Amino acid sequence: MNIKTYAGIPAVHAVIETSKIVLIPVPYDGTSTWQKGADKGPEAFLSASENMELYDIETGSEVYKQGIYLSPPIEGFTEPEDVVYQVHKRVKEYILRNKFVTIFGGEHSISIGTIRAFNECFDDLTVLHIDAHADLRATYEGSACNHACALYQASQETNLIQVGIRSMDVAETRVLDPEKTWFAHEMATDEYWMDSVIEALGDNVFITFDLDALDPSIMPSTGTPEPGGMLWYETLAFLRQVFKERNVVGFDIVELCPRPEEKSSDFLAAKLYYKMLSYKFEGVTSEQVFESNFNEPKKPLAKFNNQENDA
Ligand SMILES: [Mn+2]
Repeated sequence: MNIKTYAGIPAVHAVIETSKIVLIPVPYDGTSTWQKGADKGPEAFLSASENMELYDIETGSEVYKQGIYLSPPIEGFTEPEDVVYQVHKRVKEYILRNKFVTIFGGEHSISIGTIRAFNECFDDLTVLHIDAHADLRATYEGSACNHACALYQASQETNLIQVGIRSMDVAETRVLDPEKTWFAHEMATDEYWMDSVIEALGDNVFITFDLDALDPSIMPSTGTPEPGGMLWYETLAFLRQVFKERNVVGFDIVELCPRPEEKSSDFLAAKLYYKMLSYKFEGVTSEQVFESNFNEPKKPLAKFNNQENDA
């Protein structure tokens, strides 16, 4: 990828030492089952970001002045297990440097690595999963690191809250917790869904945002567009409230599957990312010191030990 700084921001706002925010691109698409191309997501997202206004009207802020360091991409791996391992390692490194860590995929399997890292560094983690799909299979096509399994581990190890769900396999009903799931068809008629989701969130929240949660009318360029998704302003209103009422410790955005003839999805992804940063740092001056409140890493959970030897 031939990109210098995120969104073309001045280099002074993009150095690792002073940046509060880190962005890790993960151009990976090894396990997706239908339309391929999520590996092209980060480049399309970064290119759209360069053409975006950097003043956010709603918050009256220019969040890039908090400093956004664009990490080298995690690329060159074919096996999902290797990608998950690399993502986990890199994300954790930056968390331990007191950065607000964000990740842009790539397909959803990469989130297995991001969630592991956050879960090891923050107490009582809630994973807020915004997606059309439940992604709760324990294994799929012979791998536990398939995109269809992206949230299985989170369902076992964290407070997993799922929002926007409208497609799943019957086997996933045995894993899914109906008390912690907001289905799209219910959200369509429940004017209080945002409040009830936020009540279910713990203090420390990691957001994993699969772009297919959004309606295909505004986000057609994704691997599996499902009808009946969330719209732009309700999504923003919800996110802003989450950032305001909880300590969001990081987020990832996945499954942009760009098409050359359709740029509006790339641009939406760019705006969504910038909006989430703007909400995170709303009311915070660039001089203020950032404290993510991470813990010294807990011992890796037993089931993660297999790949921890060279960490
Ligand atoms: Mn999905």
